[in-house]
Amino acid sequence: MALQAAYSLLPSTVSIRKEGKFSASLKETTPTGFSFSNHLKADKISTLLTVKEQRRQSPRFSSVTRAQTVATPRANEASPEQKKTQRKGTAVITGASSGLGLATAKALAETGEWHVVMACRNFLKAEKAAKSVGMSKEDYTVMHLDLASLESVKQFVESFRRAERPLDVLVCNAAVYQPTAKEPSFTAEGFEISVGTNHLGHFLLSRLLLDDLKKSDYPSKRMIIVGSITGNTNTLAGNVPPKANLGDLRGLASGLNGQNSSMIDGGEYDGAKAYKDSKVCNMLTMQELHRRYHEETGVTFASLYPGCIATTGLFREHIPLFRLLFPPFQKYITKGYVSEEEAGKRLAQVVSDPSLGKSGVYWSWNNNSSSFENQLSKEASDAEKAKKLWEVSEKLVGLA
Ligand code: NDP
Ligand code: PMR
Repeated sequence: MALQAAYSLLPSTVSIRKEGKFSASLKETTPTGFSFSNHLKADKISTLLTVKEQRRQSPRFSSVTRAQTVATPRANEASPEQKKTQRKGTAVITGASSGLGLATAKALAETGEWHVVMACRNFLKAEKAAKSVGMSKEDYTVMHLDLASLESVKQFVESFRRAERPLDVLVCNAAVYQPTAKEPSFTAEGFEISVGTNHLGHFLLSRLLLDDLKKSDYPSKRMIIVGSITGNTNTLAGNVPPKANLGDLRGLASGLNGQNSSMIDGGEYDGAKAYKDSKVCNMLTMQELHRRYHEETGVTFASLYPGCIATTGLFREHIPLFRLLFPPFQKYITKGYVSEEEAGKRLAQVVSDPSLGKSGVYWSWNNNSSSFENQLSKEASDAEKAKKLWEVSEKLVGLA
């Protein structure tokens, strides 16, 4: 079984025995405050997941959820705030040529209230993707952006400015995941490709486009960086090895170019860990942006875990058996699965829903698709680390 490859990698904190028996001991607090400090044993993963049910019923969780359930219209329902707006909003979405980015572009375009700039590395693929989901020409523009090249990021910003469109929302969504790579590959400037693309490319893009967002007169200006549960070690999914860990950032500080190390923590290359580390960077960056700029600019900064969209191109480099088994595993065992369409509606809510306008939040959804403010892991909410990451990243992308 492909997933058994993952089972064999499990550390002492999370172990799954071959007959399907499962035991786990998570020392940190779950996203909603339930403590896993006791050693938990269950016959199946689903039994452990009943813990999730208990915490859903905890007073704190349900009050947040209920508030959101009442106050959260779907992305395609025009809010009073939107009705007042004279013009369409413009949302730039990176990696809108497939998966979550495409589904979000479609959900926003369908409202008739948004023009989506699809910022993609493959122009033709993006055009075809937009057509394939029925987006009309007047609702989107494809613009070239290769996040694995800082030069391309700068060119994108220049072209975007030349086009003289306002920027109302930026969605940093694109990502690469290389779980089976034995050796690292590198971006144009020589950074390990997962962190280089998912974090550094987006770091430069968001810093440059912040000025454009500031100028927007749209009622709610937002910058969203897509995060993930797998970067959060306060969850079961985040405890599947290899776990995210940025350490003291020594590998990043030394250039992430493979000469000293291609991993942020300075350790041995591991493609799956590099992806999870990059997601921690995404979530830390969102919070640092919030701390530095929310008050001054009025921009809402947010991150999210949209659910496990097990069918997307993200897993294209995984072994075929994994790709076959992963969707049913997530659908029937973890129950964490969401369709691309549902995930797209969730991200579209973070783009445009007035009730999701709070800044500095990491959004998640429960099984009824109600949004709630989730808690990040200790590392993914470490303000000191966020500051250090910011400073090191600034140097690497040439902003300092
Ligand atoms: P996809 O592979 O379907 O989408 C990723 C997108 O990123 C593609 O459009 C891809 O372009 C683009 N991309 C990759 N590299 C670059 C680059 N160098 N420059 C510009 N664009 C690039 O995956 P998902 O839709 O699943 O992933 C979207 C986001 O959702 C990611 O941030 C991921 O971390 C996050 N996420 C996904 C989860 C899941 O279960 N799938 C769960 C949690 C978070 P191209 O089409 O040309 O390949
Ligand atoms: Mg994981 C509640 C349990 C849960 C959830 C929500 C996810 C989401 N996963 C869960 C549990 C488990 N996963 C368990 C118990 C295992 C061991 C069998 C497991 C394994 C696993 C693997 C091998 N899961 C994975 C992988 C991947 O390669 C994916 C990954 O880590 O990509 C970085 C993945 C994922 N699991 C998820 C989600 C959302 C992913 C995609 C990760 C992401 O986009 O961040």
